[in-house]
Amino acid sequence: NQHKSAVLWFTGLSGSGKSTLSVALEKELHAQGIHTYRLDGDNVRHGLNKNLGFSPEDRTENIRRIGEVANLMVDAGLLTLTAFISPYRTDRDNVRALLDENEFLEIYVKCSLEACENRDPKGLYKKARAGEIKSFTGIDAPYEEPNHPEITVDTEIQSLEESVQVIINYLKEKQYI
Ligand code: GGZ
Repeated sequence: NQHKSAVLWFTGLSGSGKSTLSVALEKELHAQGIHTYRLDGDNVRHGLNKNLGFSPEDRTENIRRIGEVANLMVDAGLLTLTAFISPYRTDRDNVRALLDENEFLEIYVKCSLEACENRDPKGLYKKARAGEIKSFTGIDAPYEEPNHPEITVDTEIQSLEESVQVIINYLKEKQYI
């Protein structure tokens, strides 16, 4: 199946639904015969970036490397999905600048801190509140919302299926797929 190569860059708080959404979207894209690759903490922070932590400098370097890898994957013709908090606007804009116009689609996975904290799927917010994890995004480290994301999905309001459909519709409308 034909598609334009691009990066679908998911950004949002821990627990907002970036990974879940990117997995579900990828499944739908595969069903349509589209060749994708997904980068997330599991295959990047444990390998390529295993020497990086969560200081501002390390997060910036994390995102820089992911941006470079995503750029290579786009060159290889893949529709590339990335799911990282990527809390700094400047870091995301630098990745955008690396790619050609229309090759970077910023997808803001919007969800209030309160809702993410209530979900707390890994108990990390609880640990951060207890001071057991320092510099946790949303608690004692910043998250800078995108100013002009190509797509926003609100995971407090929309179901997973609806959010996937919003992205699929965008990709069809703009003739990526
Ligand atoms: C934020 C942290 C932290 C701190 C560990 N702050 O919900 P998760 O567990 O699975 O997703 C979070 C993940 C964030 O890694 P990223 O590479 O996406 O972050 S960034 O883009 O900011 O570089 C969380 C876990 O790692 N985690 N410590 N202090 N999230």
